[in-house]
Amino acid sequence: MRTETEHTIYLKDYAPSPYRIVSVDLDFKILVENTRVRALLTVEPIEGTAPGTPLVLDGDGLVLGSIAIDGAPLMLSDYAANDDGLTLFEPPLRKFVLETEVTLQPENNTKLMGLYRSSGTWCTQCEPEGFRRITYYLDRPDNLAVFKVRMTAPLDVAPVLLANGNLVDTGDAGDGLHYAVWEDPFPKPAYLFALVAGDLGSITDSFTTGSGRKVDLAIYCSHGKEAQCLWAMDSLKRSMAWDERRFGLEYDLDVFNIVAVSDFNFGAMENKGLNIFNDRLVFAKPDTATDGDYDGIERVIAHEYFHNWTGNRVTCRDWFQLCLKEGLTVYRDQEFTSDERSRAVKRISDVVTLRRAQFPEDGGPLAHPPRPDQYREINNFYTTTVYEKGAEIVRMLATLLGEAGFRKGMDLYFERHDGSATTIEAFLAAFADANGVNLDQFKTWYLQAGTPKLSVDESYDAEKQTYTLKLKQETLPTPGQATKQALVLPIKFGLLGPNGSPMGWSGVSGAEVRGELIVLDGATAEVTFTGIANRPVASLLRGFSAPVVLDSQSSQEDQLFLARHDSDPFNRWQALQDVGMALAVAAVKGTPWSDASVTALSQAMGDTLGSETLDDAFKALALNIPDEQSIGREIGRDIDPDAIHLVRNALLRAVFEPLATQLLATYNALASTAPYSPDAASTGRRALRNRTLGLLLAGEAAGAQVLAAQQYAGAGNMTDRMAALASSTYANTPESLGMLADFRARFGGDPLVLDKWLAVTAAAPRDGVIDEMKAILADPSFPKTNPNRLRSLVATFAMNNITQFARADGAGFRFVTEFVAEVDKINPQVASRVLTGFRIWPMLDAPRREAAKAALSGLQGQSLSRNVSDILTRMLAS
Ligand code: B3K
Ligand code: ZN
Repeated sequence: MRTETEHTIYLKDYAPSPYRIVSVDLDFKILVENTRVRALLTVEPIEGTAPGTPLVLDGDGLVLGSIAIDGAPLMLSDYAANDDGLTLFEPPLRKFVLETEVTLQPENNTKLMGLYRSSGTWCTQCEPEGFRRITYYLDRPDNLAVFKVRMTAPLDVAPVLLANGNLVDTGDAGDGLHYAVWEDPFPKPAYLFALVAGDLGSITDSFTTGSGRKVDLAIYCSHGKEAQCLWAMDSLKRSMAWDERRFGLEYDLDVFNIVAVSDFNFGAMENKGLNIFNDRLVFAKPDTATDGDYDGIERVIAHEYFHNWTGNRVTCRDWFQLCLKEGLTVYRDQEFTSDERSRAVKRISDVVTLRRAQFPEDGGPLAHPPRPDQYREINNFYTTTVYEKGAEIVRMLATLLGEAGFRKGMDLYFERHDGSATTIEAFLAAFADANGVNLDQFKTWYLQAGTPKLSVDESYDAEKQTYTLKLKQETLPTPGQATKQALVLPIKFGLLGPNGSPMGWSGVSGAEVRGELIVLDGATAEVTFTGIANRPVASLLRGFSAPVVLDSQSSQEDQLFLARHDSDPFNRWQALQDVGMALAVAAVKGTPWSDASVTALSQAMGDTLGSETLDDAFKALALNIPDEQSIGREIGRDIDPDAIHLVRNALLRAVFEPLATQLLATYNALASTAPYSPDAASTGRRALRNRTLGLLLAGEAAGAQVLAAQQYAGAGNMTDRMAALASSTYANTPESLGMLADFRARFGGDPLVLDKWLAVTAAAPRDGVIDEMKAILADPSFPKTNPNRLRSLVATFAMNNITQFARADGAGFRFVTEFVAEVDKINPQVASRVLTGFRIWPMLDAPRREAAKAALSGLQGQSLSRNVSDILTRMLAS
């Protein structure tokens, strides 16, 4: 194992490079056997660089072929090249051109960083540190340079040659080769470099910007998949229009290309003018993609497009600032989806994701601030904290400043920083200056790890006609951060009168209250409302206005009142979840629910289902009991996942069994023979119908199992087919095994649909699933170099199948650590991501903790990548 300090990079050590690279001329000769890269880097010292200061370029596994400065070859004593880079001991103290040549083996690059080959197509991934696997370079985001790229490749295997920017030349290069030259006029950091060479099909379209620039759009894919790219293209055009409308941001090049590849370490990459996508986030057709897939494609196409301004035009000074571009861009894509679809439904889904993924990260051994101040492996910081909590911070800023104030801040941010690499401090300064406010304390959100708990006590004084809320915030220690500061919490709220309508007040005192927003910036505060004639019911944290755990102690009666009357849809949903959560947690702890309390919840669920004003998508989200992981988190320690699983299923039965007739009627009423369409209303209808099917199964309603099997067999689209398959498998119905076998036989030839089968299998909460997964992995035809296949199976298991992963006998833990050790040798990023599934281990009961620790310790002695060893060290430090 590496020691704690080895390789640790600290934010406080940031210093600009003494040299900068201002322009880059790359020449790629791509052949089937290997690829030769010749780089001409125009380098200059920055002001103040002392004579004799070495130039240190990054390199990763490169073998230097030749090296020259201004055309003159260097002597061996002038430089040193090793596995980590290239040092020129005494470069000229003026502008000069450094020329290097290296030869790469993309075919053998299974890490999928740098230049690699995916199903025959050459492609690149450079963020964060992949460019150094292509050529020696200042591979840091604060070096912005203009790039010119010449590519030569065999015409037969690579008729399509793409790079960033605009195509300026093409032609025949003899010997069956051809070439293309691309120029990107926008200076950019190396992590945004991209090239693609391959035999690809495409669809094309165009978009005319507000100022009249006609942009040629194309999506490239393997031949035969063209028709499956239409939804992605539609999403792209809507994203371009939205960014103009909402933020006044236009696209800036004449072409925008997207390429779909099958082997990709994450979702997609925002390379300037040449986005590269994991094909699962491009391809969609109704019989193989679900509504969730359509939604994901729309969201990620938008996200990568929005990076053109938030990430590319304004980029990060260093990788500690990652959430500068990621948190902000996630916020932007969330807003896009909210505007295109339903704001309430989007908010609820995002909060579900935040709680399911980010809260456990923030409350476990891998907790870190949205802007970390140290790292050993930056690839391990592309986390839900940086992305999703980062987006929550931007959302709070928008809540505090209002939409117009937020927009003023964004405009000033672009005005000040366009074309440069910057920091969180500069981002906040733009909002502070544009609005004349101080954001010093607000900044703590970026620096502090952990989910704050917000406790609220209420009291009503009938005599004085006052209503008081006592607020308290607390954040528990996290690894490396023993003490915590008070944060600025924007708490949206409303008071409801006895008939459910909004209640006003004549005065308010005690804390900063602006209209229906309380701003809590101390550890505690008391807010007193005067002129309150009846005890109100408070709706707190409307729209989940701050990423906290709210502990309001409110009664079931008040919660169900909110579920019926709150004008805030998020809190109506939340209230129903809170009631289910309270019953489940009490039961796990040994206090069974009363018939009256379950009946009350059941009735509220029935009323929600029957409502004529709520939309289907909302109802589908509301008709649920919090998932097992959430119940576990609420309990917090000594968790027994089997007990939670049993209680949750019993509660689902108790609440939904009495609604069987109504659920079945809804199920039948929502049937449709209309052709599939991914619009919000149709998606919502399918979501609710499939939800009712799931609840009929969970409630063990007569005939439900057969109904699910019928839906599976007769489904007209993948959404309905998958829903029937997943809920039958989860419920372990007698029909489910036959359905799984049929699904594999029917769709096993389509890798992206096979992923769905792998994921449903891996999530099955039944004994034997580990052996099934072992058999799948042992099949020689299973592609262990493809991240999508591996993640669908093993990451799904570690993240979503808590009863089998956290088995008391340790078999689940051992399965995962053995997998990690094996795959680490092929692709360390996939391995380390899967290992993060262990982050729940400190919350488990003693036998499970022991078993987890034993499995993790077993990994320790082995030779591991930096990616895996970093996660493992942090995991075991707790
Ligand atoms: N910026 C890329 C993520 C790169 C991940 C590197 N480990 C995609 C995105 O967030 O848009
Ligand atoms: Zn991003």
